[in-house]
Amino acid sequence: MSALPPQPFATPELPAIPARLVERLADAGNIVVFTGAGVSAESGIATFRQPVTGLWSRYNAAMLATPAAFDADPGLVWGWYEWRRAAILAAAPNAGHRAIATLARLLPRVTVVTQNVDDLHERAGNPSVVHLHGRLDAARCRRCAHPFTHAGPPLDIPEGGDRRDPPACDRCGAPVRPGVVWFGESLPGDAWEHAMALATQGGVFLTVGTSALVYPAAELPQVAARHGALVVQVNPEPTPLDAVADISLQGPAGLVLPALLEAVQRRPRPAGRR
Ligand code: BV8
Ligand code: ZN
Repeated sequence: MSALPPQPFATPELPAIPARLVERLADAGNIVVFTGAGVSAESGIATFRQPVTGLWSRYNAAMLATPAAFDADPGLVWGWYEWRRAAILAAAPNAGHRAIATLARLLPRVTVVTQNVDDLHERAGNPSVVHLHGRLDAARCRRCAHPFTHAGPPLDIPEGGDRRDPPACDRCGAPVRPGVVWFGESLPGDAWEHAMALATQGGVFLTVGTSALVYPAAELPQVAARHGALVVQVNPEPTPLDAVADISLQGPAGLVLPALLEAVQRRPRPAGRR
Protein backbone atom coordinates (compact mmCIF):
# COMPACT_ATOMS: atom_id res chain seq x y z
CA MET A 1 0.00 0.00 0.00
CA SER A 2 1.76 3.21 -1.14
CA ALA A 3 1.89 6.13 1.30
CA LEU A 4 -0.47 8.84 0.07
CA PRO A 5 0.30 12.53 0.47
CA PRO A 6 -1.85 14.10 3.23
CA GLN A 7 -5.37 14.73 1.93
CA PRO A 8 -6.23 18.43 1.67
CA PHE A 9 -8.49 19.71 4.39
CA ALA A 10 -12.08 19.47 3.20
CA THR A 11 -13.50 22.92 2.49
CA PRO A 12 -16.89 23.36 4.20
CA GLU A 13 -18.79 22.37 1.11
CA LEU A 14 -16.28 19.87 -0.19
CA PRO A 15 -15.93 16.51 1.56
CA ALA A 16 -12.42 15.04 1.89
CA ILE A 17 -11.75 12.21 -0.56
CA PRO A 18 -10.88 9.08 1.47
CA ALA A 19 -7.53 7.52 0.59
CA ARG A 20 -9.12 4.06 0.50
CA LEU A 21 -11.41 5.22 -2.31
CA VAL A 22 -8.43 6.46 -4.37
CA GLU A 23 -6.65 3.14 -3.79
CA ARG A 24 -9.71 1.09 -4.78
CA LEU A 25 -10.21 3.16 -7.93
CA ALA A 26 -6.56 2.76 -8.91
CA ASP A 27 -6.74 -1.02 -8.54
CA ALA A 28 -10.33 -1.68 -9.68
CA GLY A 29 -10.89 -3.88 -12.71
CA ASN A 30 -14.45 -2.58 -13.05
CA ILE A 31 -15.69 0.94 -12.35
CA VAL A 32 -19.32 1.91 -12.97
CA VAL A 33 -20.37 5.56 -12.86
CA PHE A 34 -24.17 5.48 -12.42
CA THR A 35 -25.73 8.91 -12.95
CA GLY A 36 -29.09 10.60 -12.51
CA ALA A 37 -30.48 14.05 -13.19
CA GLY A 38 -28.30 15.59 -10.46
CA VAL A 39 -25.16 15.26 -12.59
CA SER A 40 -26.78 17.62 -15.16
CA ALA A 41 -28.20 20.04 -12.57
CA GLU A 42 -25.12 22.33 -12.72
CA SER A 43 -25.58 22.50 -16.48
CA GLY A 44 -28.93 24.13 -15.81
CA ILE A 45 -31.06 21.08 -16.61
CA ALA A 46 -33.96 20.72 -14.15
CA THR A 47 -33.99 17.50 -12.17
CA PHE A 48 -37.10 15.33 -11.76
CA ARG A 49 -37.36 16.43 -8.10
CA GLN A 50 -37.76 20.02 -9.17
CA PRO A 51 -41.34 21.03 -9.89
CA VAL A 52 -42.22 21.22 -13.57
CA THR A 53 -42.77 24.86 -14.52
CA GLY A 54 -44.93 26.87 -16.87
CA LEU A 55 -47.74 25.24 -18.84
CA TRP A 56 -46.88 21.91 -17.28
CA SER A 57 -46.73 23.19 -13.70
CA ARG A 58 -49.98 21.44 -12.74
CA TYR A 59 -48.45 18.08 -13.72
CA ASN A 60 -45.44 16.30 -12.35
CA ALA A 61 -42.84 14.66 -14.53
CA ALA A 62 -44.01 11.15 -13.65
CA MET A 63 -47.50 12.06 -14.95
CA LEU A 64 -46.23 13.49 -18.23
CA ALA A 65 -43.62 10.76 -18.86
CA THR A 66 -46.22 8.08 -19.63
CA PRO A 67 -47.76 6.56 -22.78
CA ALA A 68 -51.23 7.44 -21.45
CA ALA A 69 -50.36 11.14 -21.11
CA PHE A 70 -49.00 11.23 -24.65
CA ASP A 71 -51.98 9.38 -26.14
CA ALA A 72 -54.40 11.63 -24.24
CA ASP A 73 -52.73 14.90 -25.27
CA PRO A 74 -49.82 14.44 -27.71
CA GLY A 75 -49.33 18.20 -28.12
CA LEU A 76 -48.92 18.77 -24.37
CA VAL A 77 -46.34 15.99 -23.94
CA TRP A 78 -44.47 16.64 -27.20
CA GLY A 79 -44.31 20.33 -26.28
CA TRP A 80 -42.77 19.41 -22.89
CA TYR A 81 -40.13 17.21 -24.52
CA GLU A 82 -39.31 19.83 -27.17
CA TRP A 83 -38.92 22.39 -24.35
CA ARG A 84 -36.54 19.99 -22.58
CA ARG A 85 -34.69 19.23 -25.84
CA ALA A 86 -34.15 22.99 -26.35
CA ALA A 87 -32.80 23.29 -22.78
CA ILE A 88 -30.38 20.39 -23.39
CA LEU A 89 -29.15 21.84 -26.69
CA ALA A 90 -28.57 25.21 -24.97
CA ALA A 91 -26.74 23.55 -22.05
CA ALA A 92 -23.08 22.55 -21.82
CA PRO A 93 -21.44 19.68 -19.93
CA ASN A 94 -20.32 20.80 -16.46
CA ALA A 95 -17.18 20.08 -14.43
CA GLY A 96 -18.78 16.90 -13.12
CA HIS A 97 -19.38 15.49 -16.62
CA ARG A 98 -15.84 16.46 -17.62
CA ALA A 99 -14.29 14.85 -14.53
CA ILE A 100 -16.11 11.59 -15.30
CA ALA A 101 -14.86 11.66 -18.91
CA THR A 102 -11.26 12.28 -17.72
CA LEU A 103 -11.49 9.48 -15.14
CA ALA A 104 -12.63 7.18 -17.96
CA ARG A 105 -9.50 8.08 -19.93
CA LEU A 106 -7.24 7.75 -16.89
CA LEU A 107 -8.48 4.45 -15.46
CA PRO A 108 -9.22 1.16 -17.23
CA ARG A 109 -12.73 -0.29 -17.44
CA VAL A 110 -14.82 2.77 -16.55
CA THR A 111 -18.42 2.55 -17.85
CA VAL A 112 -21.00 5.32 -17.54
CA VAL A 113 -24.54 4.03 -16.98
CA THR A 114 -27.02 6.90 -17.01
CA GLN A 115 -30.73 7.36 -16.31
CA ASN A 116 -30.54 10.72 -18.07
CA VAL A 117 -31.91 11.29 -21.56
CA ASP A 118 -29.51 14.14 -22.34
CA ASP A 119 -26.24 13.72 -24.26
CA LEU A 120 -24.05 15.73 -21.89
CA HIS A 121 -21.84 12.74 -20.99
CA GLU A 122 -21.13 12.20 -24.70
CA ARG A 123 -20.51 15.92 -25.27
CA ALA A 124 -18.07 15.89 -22.30
CA GLY A 125 -16.05 13.18 -24.06
CA ASN A 126 -17.46 9.83 -22.84
CA PRO A 127 -17.61 7.86 -26.10
CA SER A 128 -19.91 5.03 -25.04
CA VAL A 129 -22.63 5.62 -22.47
CA VAL A 130 -25.28 3.07 -21.41
CA HIS A 131 -28.64 4.91 -21.55
CA LEU A 132 -31.13 3.00 -19.39
CA HIS A 133 -34.01 5.38 -20.15
CA GLY A 134 -33.34 6.25 -23.78
CA ARG A 135 -32.26 9.54 -25.33
CA LEU A 136 -34.12 12.72 -26.09
CA ASP A 137 -32.27 13.29 -29.38
CA ALA A 138 -33.78 10.03 -30.66
CA ALA A 139 -37.47 9.83 -31.63
CA ARG A 140 -39.63 7.18 -33.28
CA CYS A 141 -43.15 6.53 -34.49
CA ARG A 142 -45.59 5.82 -31.65
CA ARG A 143 -47.22 3.08 -33.78
CA CYS A 144 -44.63 1.44 -36.08
CA ALA A 145 -41.42 2.53 -34.25
CA HIS A 146 -39.97 3.90 -37.52
CA PRO A 147 -37.06 6.17 -36.46
CA PHE A 148 -37.57 9.93 -36.74
CA THR A 149 -34.69 12.36 -37.14
CA HIS A 150 -35.22 15.83 -35.75
CA ALA A 151 -34.82 18.29 -38.65
CA GLY A 152 -33.14 20.85 -36.40
CA PRO A 153 -33.38 22.59 -33.05
CA PRO A 154 -36.80 22.53 -31.40
CA LEU A 155 -39.45 24.95 -32.48
CA ASP A 156 -39.05 28.03 -30.29
CA ILE A 157 -41.08 27.07 -27.26
CA PRO A 158 -41.95 30.13 -25.13
CA GLU A 159 -40.58 30.18 -21.54
CA GLY A 160 -43.92 29.22 -20.02
CA GLY A 161 -44.14 26.35 -22.49
CA ASP A 162 -46.72 25.57 -25.13
CA ARG A 163 -48.36 22.65 -26.88
CA ARG A 164 -46.66 21.46 -30.04
CA ASP A 165 -48.24 18.83 -32.27
CA PRO A 166 -45.79 15.97 -32.79
CA PRO A 167 -44.70 15.38 -36.42
CA ALA A 168 -46.32 12.51 -38.34
CA CYS A 169 -44.39 9.34 -39.09
CA ASP A 170 -43.33 9.46 -42.75
CA ARG A 171 -44.03 5.74 -43.08
CA CYS A 172 -47.47 5.32 -41.48
CA GLY A 173 -48.61 8.82 -40.54
CA ALA A 174 -49.01 8.12 -36.80
CA PRO A 175 -47.60 10.66 -34.29
CA VAL A 176 -43.88 10.58 -33.53
CA ARG A 177 -42.91 10.13 -29.86
CA PRO A 178 -39.69 10.90 -27.92
CA GLY A 179 -37.12 8.06 -27.81
CA VAL A 180 -37.23 7.83 -24.02
CA VAL A 181 -38.51 5.09 -21.64
CA TRP A 182 -41.79 6.19 -20.08
CA PHE A 183 -43.14 4.97 -16.75
CA GLY A 184 -44.77 1.59 -17.28
CA GLU A 185 -42.49 0.83 -20.26
CA SER A 186 -39.67 -1.73 -20.21
CA LEU A 187 -36.09 -0.57 -20.34
CA PRO A 188 -34.11 -1.40 -23.51
CA GLY A 189 -33.07 -5.05 -23.00
CA ASP A 190 -29.46 -4.64 -24.14
CA ALA A 191 -28.85 -1.58 -21.94
CA TRP A 192 -30.41 -3.24 -18.89
CA GLU A 193 -28.52 -6.51 -19.33
CA HIS A 194 -25.23 -4.63 -19.83
CA ALA A 195 -25.81 -2.52 -16.68
CA MET A 196 -26.78 -5.55 -14.60
CA ALA A 197 -23.72 -7.49 -15.79
CA LEU A 198 -21.47 -4.59 -14.78
CA ALA A 199 -23.16 -4.31 -11.36
CA THR A 200 -22.29 -7.95 -10.59
CA GLN A 201 -18.55 -7.52 -11.33
CA GLY A 202 -17.45 -5.84 -8.07
CA GLY A 203 -14.85 -3.07 -8.20
CA VAL A 204 -16.19 0.44 -7.57
CA PHE A 205 -19.80 1.58 -8.15
CA LEU A 206 -20.00 5.39 -8.10
CA THR A 207 -23.59 6.68 -7.97
CA VAL A 208 -23.94 10.38 -8.78
CA GLY A 209 -26.98 12.65 -8.54
CA THR A 210 -29.89 10.28 -8.26
CA SER A 211 -32.74 10.07 -5.80
CA ALA A 212 -32.71 6.29 -6.38
CA LEU A 213 -36.51 6.14 -6.37
CA VAL A 214 -37.18 4.78 -9.85
CA TYR A 215 -36.94 1.06 -10.56
CA PRO A 216 -35.48 -1.11 -11.90
CA ALA A 217 -32.53 1.36 -12.29
CA ALA A 218 -32.43 1.98 -8.54
CA GLU A 219 -31.69 -1.72 -8.01
CA LEU A 220 -28.23 -1.40 -9.56
CA PRO A 221 -26.36 0.10 -6.56
CA GLN A 222 -27.89 -2.59 -4.33
CA VAL A 223 -26.83 -5.35 -6.74
CA ALA A 224 -23.33 -3.86 -6.83
CA ALA A 225 -23.14 -3.82 -3.01
CA ARG A 226 -24.25 -7.46 -2.87
CA HIS A 227 -21.46 -8.36 -5.32
CA GLY A 228 -18.67 -6.81 -3.28
CA ALA A 229 -18.32 -3.45 -5.05
CA LEU A 230 -17.28 -0.41 -3.05
CA VAL A 231 -20.43 1.74 -3.42
CA VAL A 232 -19.73 5.48 -3.35
CA GLN A 233 -22.49 8.09 -3.47
CA VAL A 234 -22.10 11.70 -4.63
CA ASN A 235 -25.16 13.79 -3.79
CA PRO A 236 -25.77 17.05 -1.87
CA GLU A 237 -28.79 15.55 -0.12
CA PRO A 238 -29.57 12.30 1.71
CA THR A 239 -31.13 9.56 -0.46
CA PRO A 240 -32.20 5.93 0.13
CA LEU A 241 -28.71 4.99 -1.04
CA ASP A 242 -27.25 6.37 2.20
CA ALA A 243 -28.04 2.93 3.65
CA VAL A 244 -26.29 1.14 0.77
CA ALA A 245 -23.22 3.29 0.14
CA ASP A 246 -19.90 2.47 1.82
CA ILE A 247 -18.83 6.10 1.29
CA SER A 248 -21.12 9.13 0.86
CA LEU A 249 -19.51 12.30 -0.48
CA GLN A 250 -22.07 14.98 0.32
CA GLY A 251 -21.82 17.81 -2.20
CA PRO A 252 -22.57 18.84 -5.76
CA ALA A 253 -21.14 16.67 -8.53
CA GLY A 254 -19.49 19.70 -10.16
CA LEU A 255 -17.31 20.16 -7.06
CA VAL A 256 -16.88 16.63 -5.68
CA LEU A 257 -16.00 14.82 -8.92
CA PRO A 258 -13.14 17.18 -9.90
CA ALA A 259 -11.78 16.75 -6.35
CA LEU A 260 -12.01 12.97 -6.74
CA LEU A 261 -10.25 13.18 -10.11
CA GLU A 262 -7.48 15.36 -8.62
CA ALA A 263 -6.93 12.87 -5.77
CA VAL A 264 -6.60 10.05 -8.33
CA GLN A 265 -4.19 12.10 -10.47
CA ARG A 266 -2.09 13.01 -7.41
CA ARG A 267 -1.75 9.38 -6.25
CA PRO A 268 1.93 8.40 -6.51
CA ARG A 269 2.28 5.47 -8.89
CA PRO A 270 4.30 2.51 -7.56
CA ALA A 271 7.34 1.92 -9.79
CA GLY A 272 6.45 0.18 -13.03
CA ARG A 273 2.71 0.95 -12.75
CA ARG A 274 1.02 3.27 -15.29
C1 BV8 B 1 -40.93 -0.57 -15.50
C2 BV8 B 1 -37.07 8.92 -18.94
C3 BV8 B 1 -42.24 -2.46 -15.83
C4 BV8 B 1 -38.28 9.75 -19.30
C5 BV8 B 1 -37.53 8.06 -16.69
C6 BV8 B 1 -46.82 1.10 -11.80
C7 BV8 B 1 -46.89 0.72 -13.14
C8 BV8 B 1 -45.74 0.42 -13.88
C9 BV8 B 1 -44.51 0.55 -13.30
C10 BV8 B 1 -44.46 0.96 -11.98
C11 BV8 B 1 -45.58 1.22 -11.22
N1 BV8 B 1 -45.19 1.58 -9.95
C12 BV8 B 1 -43.85 1.55 -9.89
C13 BV8 B 1 -43.41 1.18 -11.11
C14 BV8 B 1 -42.08 1.07 -11.54
C15 BV8 B 1 -41.69 2.44 -12.10
C16 BV8 B 1 -41.14 3.24 -10.94
O1 BV8 B 1 -40.07 2.95 -10.49
N2 BV8 B 1 -41.91 4.22 -10.48
C17 BV8 B 1 -41.45 5.02 -9.36
C18 BV8 B 1 -42.04 6.42 -9.48
C19 BV8 B 1 -41.87 4.33 -8.06
N3 BV8 B 1 -40.69 2.18 -13.10
C20 BV8 B 1 -41.05 2.07 -14.38
O2 BV8 B 1 -42.16 2.28 -14.80
C21 BV8 B 1 -39.94 1.58 -15.30
N4 BV8 B 1 -40.43 0.51 -16.09
O3 BV8 B 1 -40.95 -0.79 -14.32
O4 BV8 B 1 -41.45 -1.41 -16.40
C22 BV8 B 1 -42.57 -3.35 -16.92
C23 BV8 B 1 -42.09 -4.62 -16.88
C24 BV8 B 1 -42.45 -5.48 -17.88
C25 BV8 B 1 -43.25 -5.03 -18.92
C26 BV8 B 1 -43.70 -3.71 -18.97
C27 BV8 B 1 -43.36 -2.84 -17.97
C28 BV8 B 1 -39.49 2.68 -16.23
C29 BV8 B 1 -38.93 3.83 -15.44
C30 BV8 B 1 -38.29 4.86 -16.39
C31 BV8 B 1 -39.06 6.15 -16.39
N5 BV8 B 1 -38.35 7.14 -17.19
N6 BV8 B 1 -36.86 8.90 -17.48
C32 BV8 B 1 -38.00 11.22 -19.22
O5 BV8 B 1 -36.84 11.62 -18.98
O6 BV8 B 1 -38.96 12.00 -19.41
S1 BV8 B 1 -37.32 8.10 -15.02
C33 BV8 B 1 -36.59 9.55 -14.52
O7 BV8 B 1 -36.82 9.72 -13.13
C34 BV8 B 1 -35.09 9.56 -14.59
O8 BV8 B 1 -34.64 8.96 -15.78
C35 BV8 B 1 -34.63 8.82 -13.36
O9 BV8 B 1 -34.54 7.46 -13.58
C36 BV8 B 1 -35.79 9.00 -12.42
C37 BV8 B 1 -35.43 9.71 -11.15
O10 BV8 B 1 -34.75 10.81 -11.52
P1 BV8 B 1 -33.24 11.09 -10.96
O11 BV8 B 1 -32.34 10.96 -12.10
O12 BV8 B 1 -32.91 10.33 -9.74
O13 BV8 B 1 -33.46 12.56 -10.62
P2 BV8 B 1 -34.24 13.12 -9.37
O14 BV8 B 1 -34.69 14.45 -9.79
O15 BV8 B 1 -35.22 12.13 -8.86
O16 BV8 B 1 -33.09 13.25 -8.29
C38 BV8 B 1 -32.01 14.11 -8.57
C39 BV8 B 1 -30.98 13.87 -7.49
O17 BV8 B 1 -29.86 14.69 -7.79
C40 BV8 B 1 -31.48 14.25 -6.10
O18 BV8 B 1 -31.11 13.24 -5.19
C41 BV8 B 1 -30.71 15.54 -5.81
O19 BV8 B 1 -30.37 15.64 -4.44
C42 BV8 B 1 -29.45 15.33 -6.62
N7 BV8 B 1 -28.78 16.56 -7.03
C43 BV8 B 1 -29.31 17.80 -7.22
N8 BV8 B 1 -28.30 18.65 -7.60
C44 BV8 B 1 -27.16 17.92 -7.67
C45 BV8 B 1 -27.46 16.59 -7.31
N9 BV8 B 1 -26.53 15.62 -7.28
C46 BV8 B 1 -25.26 15.97 -7.59
N10 BV8 B 1 -24.90 17.22 -7.95
C47 BV8 B 1 -25.81 18.21 -8.00
N11 BV8 B 1 -25.43 19.46 -8.33
ZN1 ZN C 1 -45.13 4.87 -38.24
